[in-house]
Amino acid sequence: MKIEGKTVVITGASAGIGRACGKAFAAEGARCLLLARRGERLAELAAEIRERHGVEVLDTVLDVRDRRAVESFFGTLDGGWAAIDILVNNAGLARGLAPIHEGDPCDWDEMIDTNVRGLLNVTRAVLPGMVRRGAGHVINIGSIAGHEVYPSGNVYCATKHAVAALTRAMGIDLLGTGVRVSSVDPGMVETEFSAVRFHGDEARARAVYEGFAALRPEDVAEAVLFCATRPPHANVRELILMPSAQAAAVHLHREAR
Ligand code: NDP
Ligand code: 8X3
Repeated sequence: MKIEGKTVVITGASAGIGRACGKAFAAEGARCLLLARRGERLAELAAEIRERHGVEVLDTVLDVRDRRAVESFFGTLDGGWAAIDILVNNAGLARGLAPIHEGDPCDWDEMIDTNVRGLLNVTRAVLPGMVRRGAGHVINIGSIAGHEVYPSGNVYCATKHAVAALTRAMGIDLLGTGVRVSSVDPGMVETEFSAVRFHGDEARARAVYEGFAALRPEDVAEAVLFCATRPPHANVRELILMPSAQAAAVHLHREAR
């Protein structure tokens, strides 16, 4: 399917995978609606995309956890932007890496509110229009953490298992509506993910990727684009994309330096 002229919503577009998705879809001629909390970052990306690809871009500050704000934003989108063809549910984060009995419940709330409730807030706001039009595609960014659990990953893994369950459940509920549902589930990708997980401890974040050839955000964006460009009769339900140097969540090959 051609992407040119399609309207694509990307949550969490201010960094990492979401930012790379914005660039990848714009390069194919999509009109991009970029959402995240950091407005300056979004504005910079929007300007870059407009200049490089000449496509329409709308960048708006939106916290996916804020259900009222999400409903109001999608409820008042004007004609040109209201018919959304593709939703990339990418906004998400990990907070902390601690055994369950030592975990910080505030970190847990933030992960559950963003990765599960946030994804649901946006999906619930966008799907009725897709179903009414009989066409659309929701692409959830899951994770290898939605297929396995790893030590101290407890709540993050639980949120990504929830995303996997929701992808499958949405696929069933939307059967016959013309709306497709996919998930792209990466292994480790070098982004701001670890810096966020470790509350800004950059040294600890850098160590995660040391000597290890992690995926780049662009690799994941290509996989998302692959899902979005299948012909209408074909759907990628789950696409697991791993670094060649990662066999499973905690089975990594690191080169000595
Ligand atoms: P980054 O931290 O680089 O980017 C996360 C993005 O999510 C940012 O744009 C951030 O923007 C946005 N975001 C976070 N919270 C909210 C919120 N409440 N409302 C709106 N936007 C929000 O991480 P990644 O690019 O790596 O992560 C993207 C997705 O990929 C996540 O769902 C993550 O779980 C998943 N993933 C990541 C992997 C990795 O190894 N990096 C592997 C597998 C999956 P802002 O702060 O401006 O709001
Ligand atoms: C992010 C990858 O392995 O840290 O989803 O869970 S991992």
